[in-house]
Amino acid sequence: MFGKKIFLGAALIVFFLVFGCAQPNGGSSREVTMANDQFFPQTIQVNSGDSVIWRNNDSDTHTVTGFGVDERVSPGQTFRYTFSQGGTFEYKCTIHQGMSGTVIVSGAATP
Ligand SMILES: [Cu+2]
Repeated sequence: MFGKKIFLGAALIVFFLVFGCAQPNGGSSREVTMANDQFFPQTIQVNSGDSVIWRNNDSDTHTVTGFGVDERVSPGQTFRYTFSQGGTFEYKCTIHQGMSGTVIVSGAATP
């Protein structure tokens, strides 16, 4: 009984450490993986102020091209972008035909 309470307390502390301190800017971040010449998930939903991190797990270079950026991401590299405005943002890889994705950002711009 007593041990269970300590466990719950510890779990709460871990929860606040992870979700309270990990994001000093207020926004959280979501990851999009590049593998097998595809973005996964192909459509990702975030809130304004959040960041999306593209991680290239493939053996060849991909690009994140759209919403005003054109970024080459080499194998093993990442590209991080913070979406400050709401909207639907489509992007593609200019190297591989048919490799495309969408970021849906909800909410207004954050200061
Ligand atoms: Cu590609």
